[in-house]
Amino acid sequence: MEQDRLRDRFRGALLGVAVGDALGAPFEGMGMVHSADLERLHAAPGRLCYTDDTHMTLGMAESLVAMRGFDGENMARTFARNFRQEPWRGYGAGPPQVFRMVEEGTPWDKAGRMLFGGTGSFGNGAAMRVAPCALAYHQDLEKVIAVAAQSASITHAHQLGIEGAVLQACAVAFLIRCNARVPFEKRALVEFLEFRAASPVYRQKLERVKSLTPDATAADIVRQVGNGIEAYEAVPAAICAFLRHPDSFSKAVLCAISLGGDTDTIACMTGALSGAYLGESAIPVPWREGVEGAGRLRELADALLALAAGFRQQEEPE
Ligand code: F2R
Ligand code: MG
Ligand code: MG
Repeated sequence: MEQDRLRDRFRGALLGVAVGDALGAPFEGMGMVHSADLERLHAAPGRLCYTDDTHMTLGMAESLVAMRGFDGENMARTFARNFRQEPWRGYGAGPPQVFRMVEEGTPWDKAGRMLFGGTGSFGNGAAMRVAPCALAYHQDLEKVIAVAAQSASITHAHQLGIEGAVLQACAVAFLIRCNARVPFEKRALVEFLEFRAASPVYRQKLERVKSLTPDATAADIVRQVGNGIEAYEAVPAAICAFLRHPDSFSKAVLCAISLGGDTDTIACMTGALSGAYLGESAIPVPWREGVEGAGRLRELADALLALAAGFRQQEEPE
C-alpha cells in the first residue's frame, strides 16, 4: 500500500481511539444514549478530553517506539510513570495496583496475575489500548497475537482479558491490511476473528455478531453481546458498531456510544477499527482537530509506521 495512504490509516487508528474515548466519556456507565445527545455530539462536541483508554494507548505507543519493539518491563514502567503523572484519567481499579507493584520491584509478568484473588483481570483495559501493537506488527499476524497477549498480561492476566486484546489487535491489523476501495465483507472480518478465538464465550459472541442483521438496533446489539466493562462484552460490541457502519467513522462511533454502558471504551475501540480502515481523513475535522493530544498521537502514529517499515526491511532477504 502506498505510504501516504498507510500513514493516513495509522493516524486514523490512533486518533480514532482518542476521538471515540473523548466523545463516549460523558456517557460512561449510563443506559442507552438518546439520539438527541448523539446529534449534539455531532454538531458541537466542545472540548474533547480523553480518559485512561487513550492515556494507556499513548503509553503502549511510547514504549514500542522507544524500545523499537515490545519490552515488557519498559512498557509496564511506562504505564506506571504515565499513571503517576496523571492519575485522574479515570482508571479502572486493577491497573493502579499493578503499577504500584511494578514500581516496588515485582516483575512485569507476575504483577497482573495477583489481581482478583489470583485470577487476573478480564476487564477491557488491555483491549482498549492495544491499537499501537496492531499497527507496529500489522505485517506479521503471529507477532500481533504474541505481543497483544504479552502486553495484555501486564495488567490483565485472565485468559478472557488477554483474548479480548488479541481479538481487538487482530481486527485492527486486518483492517489496516484491507483494501477500503472494494466493498467491505462483514463475514470475512468475523470469520478471521473466529479462527483466532479460543474461548467459548468469544466464539459464541462472534457467532452472534455474524447473525445480527444490517438493520440491528442498539437494543439488539446489547441483547446479543452486551455493553459492559468486561472484555468479552466490550470487544464484540465495538466490532458490531464498526460492522454496522464500515463506511462512516462518525456513524460507527456514534453507534458505539448509543449502546450505553462502557461508552468511552466501546467507542474508543470502534474508533480504532474505523480509523484503521478509513484513515484520518474520514474523521470529521472538528473531532480530529478538537481532540486533546492530536499532535502527539499523529507523531506516535508516524513513529509506529517507521517502526513497521523497519520490521519489514529486517525480514526481506538481502
Ligand atoms: N474506570 C472506569 N470507569 C469508572 C468511572 C470513571 C470515572 N468517570 C472517573 O472519571 O473517575 N473506566 C475505565 O476502566 C475500564 C477499564 O478497566 P480495566 O483497566 O480493565 O480495570 P480492571 O479493574 O482490571 O477491570 C475492570 C472491572 O472488571 C471487573 N473484573 C475484572 N476482572 C475480574 C475478575 N477476575 N473477577 C471479577 N471481576 C472482575 C471488576 O469489576 C473490575 O473493576 C474502562 O471502561 C475505562 O474507561
Ligand atoms: Mg476510560
Ligand atoms: Mg470505559
